[in-house]
Amino acid sequence: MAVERTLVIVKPDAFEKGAVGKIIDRFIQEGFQLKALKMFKFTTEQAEGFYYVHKDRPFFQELVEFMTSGPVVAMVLEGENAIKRVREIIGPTDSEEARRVAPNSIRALFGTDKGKNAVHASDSPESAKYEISYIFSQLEQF
Ligand code: 3AN
Repeated sequence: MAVERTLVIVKPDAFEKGAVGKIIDRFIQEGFQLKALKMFKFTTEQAEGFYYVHKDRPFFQELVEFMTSGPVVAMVLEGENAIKRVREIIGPTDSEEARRVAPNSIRALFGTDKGKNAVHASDSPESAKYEISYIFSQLEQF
């Protein structure tokens, strides 16, 4: 197994619920190292660029509107097999499904539905590389 880095974003719904601290702590308790951390608000152009792989999906506009609706907190996590393990810890895309199949997952605990699902996490080594460099400059990582 390889040590990997992955990007997690606490989305505006979870930020609004006051869950930022609990979500960061969960990843630390799960054994990941926090390598970078930042709070900001996406502009429309920045959110469109971040999610460009979804630009042809029917929910793209809804996704961009939601992600620009309030502050977010982005972090880089490092650990063995981090990309896959973090995806398991966050649970399925649909928060309702997460509550059925993975009740201790972050989306089950803090998400609302398919769109407002509390967190984003990179889904492949390629997307982790793109997303980390999109959100963080070299100076912000160590
Ligand atoms: P995941 O975030 O689990 O990788 P994707 O890649 O299918 O899920 O979708 C990217 C993001 O688009 C999701 N995190 C979610 O916020 C949003 N999304 C996905 N499906 C829908 C949908 N049917 N309606 C609204 N938003 C959606």
